[in-house]
Amino acid sequence: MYRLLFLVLLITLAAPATRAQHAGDMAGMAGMAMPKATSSAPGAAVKRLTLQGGWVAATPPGVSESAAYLTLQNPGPSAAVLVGASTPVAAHTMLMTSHTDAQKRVSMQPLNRLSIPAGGRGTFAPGQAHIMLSGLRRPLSPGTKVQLTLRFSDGSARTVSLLVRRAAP
Ligand SMILES: [Cu+2]
Repeated sequence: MYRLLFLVLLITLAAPATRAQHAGDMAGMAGMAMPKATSSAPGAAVKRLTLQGGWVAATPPGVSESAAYLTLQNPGPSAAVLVGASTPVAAHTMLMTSHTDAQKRVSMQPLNRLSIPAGGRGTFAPGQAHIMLSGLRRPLSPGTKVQLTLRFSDGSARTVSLLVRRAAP
């Protein structure tokens, strides 16, 4: 709880607009429909993606937020576009970018989509971007696993299993 208040305070101080966007994004996610598949082979690019080094930050009891980090490598000939995620352990899951200013204040912005280009990669890493888990339904203990379902713009989804860790590997 304290950490949540601290986070909200930081967001408010750093960028007043961010908090409103944050809330708006969360409200939008609740009623979001799955995008229709637009490709003749839906999920083809998504199936080729490989997960590299995914993990979720451990939380002590009483902390309601955490973040997941991962890299998706795309060896295929077409881009995959990540548009959202969900997990059974949290009420809300949001793609976000982080920015640290000269005063070391961290601000976050919702990320609507992350394109993983053909032959390239998409990365969520501390200090850059994260998949925010809020409204945690249980403390995340180191060594346990979290199932995270990633949703893509073609309507396909991939579920990955991520290790809970105290710190980045
Ligand atoms: Cu965040």
